[in-house]
Amino acid sequence: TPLKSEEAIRSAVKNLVEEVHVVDVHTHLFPPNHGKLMLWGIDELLTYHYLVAEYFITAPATITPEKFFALEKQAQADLVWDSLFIQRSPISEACRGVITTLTELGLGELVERRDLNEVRKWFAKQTPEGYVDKVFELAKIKYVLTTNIPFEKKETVHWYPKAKEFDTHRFQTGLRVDQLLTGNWESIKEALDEMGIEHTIEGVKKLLEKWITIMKPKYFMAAVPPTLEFPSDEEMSTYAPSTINSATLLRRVLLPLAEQHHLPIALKFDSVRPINPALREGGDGVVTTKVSTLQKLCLNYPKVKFLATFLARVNQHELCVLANKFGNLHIYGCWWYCNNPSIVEEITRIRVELLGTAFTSQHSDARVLDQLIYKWKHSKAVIGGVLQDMYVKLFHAGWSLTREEIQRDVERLFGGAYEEFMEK
Ligand code: REL
Ligand code: ZN
Repeated sequence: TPLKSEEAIRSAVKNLVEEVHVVDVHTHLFPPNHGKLMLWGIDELLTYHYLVAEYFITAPATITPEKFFALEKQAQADLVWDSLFIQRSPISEACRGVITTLTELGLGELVERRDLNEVRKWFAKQTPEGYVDKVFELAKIKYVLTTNIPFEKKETVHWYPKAKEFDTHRFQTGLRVDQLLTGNWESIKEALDEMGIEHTIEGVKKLLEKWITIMKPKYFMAAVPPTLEFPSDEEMSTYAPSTINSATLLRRVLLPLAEQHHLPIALKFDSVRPINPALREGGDGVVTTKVSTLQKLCLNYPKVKFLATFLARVNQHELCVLANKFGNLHIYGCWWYCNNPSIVEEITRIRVELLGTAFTSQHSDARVLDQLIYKWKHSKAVIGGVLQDMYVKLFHAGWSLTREEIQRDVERLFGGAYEEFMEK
């Protein structure tokens, strides 16, 4: 039965978005059996690189990044807490996220008392396994995609020579290959040596094929360095066969492998790393690169599927137009510095207006398990609001809507469209 009024539509959309279980198409999470790589709990939340960067804007000159990072995690967290939550109100998006998370976990009273030590005691009573269940349930997660880097020893020990079981029901893998696009030959060489593979272009292919067999990834993923230009055929033909750089690794390794193994490539554009190295993970910046790099990829490689997200706000409109032209391109999420309510709202409006439901409205990029709770709650509030407006406009245009129809669309925007794209 069609919904009869604007109010009925608004309340149905609000409720359906709140209740939908999401596919989180990009995170940096690990399952419990990956030991220390799984980050969770209050001290990890407080030392998230977004908060550390924010902390340093307020920190006294005596606390340099070197000194800060030399401290124990808990001591780092104490500094962040005192500066960003006690000395001033935690109104930034990253700070508010900590509060939303704790409140949703039922720790509102401890937050009210600003009692960090009691919060720590609560976390100390959780087990990693039990906590994964709790967070997935609270955040309403179907499954997440993880970031798995075959060039990072601390990660690969969990896979090779003997792979640990991966809870693929809730954690699916993504093979992260930034080293190819940055042409980081040093670290590629190390990975080749580890497996006793020769140092050639063919060798890099073999290496990645091994990792495909081991990790069973759903896609390749890489951040695109701002300097990477799509190489022309002419440029490619002038490279000596032995030349190994990002252009050859892209055109002779990554793209052919993606095609052969039917693995989409998820790309992230517009980050520049680092602009302030002292801040470590928090030191990366944003830069506006050319959307046409992606257009050339989509056009020249029609058999390869691309997932893409851009960090620069100004590129969002151009990206939508591109996605409207290429069936082998799927847009996902509002990345990092775009994952702020004001920008999520703007981006979501443009996307719905140009693409309907053929995109993935958000990914969390969570590094700390608990962040799933706030990242999804905050995003859903904004995206849900935008959708309410869209459906009301459609209703006033003369289109009747049922709850089931809205539910179908909402499911697409929070994971279904991604799954349809992956199955294409
Ligand atoms: O996957 C990436 O390249 C980025 O999302 C991360 O490197 C970044 O640090 C992340 O935590 C941002 O949200
Ligand atoms: Zn990420």
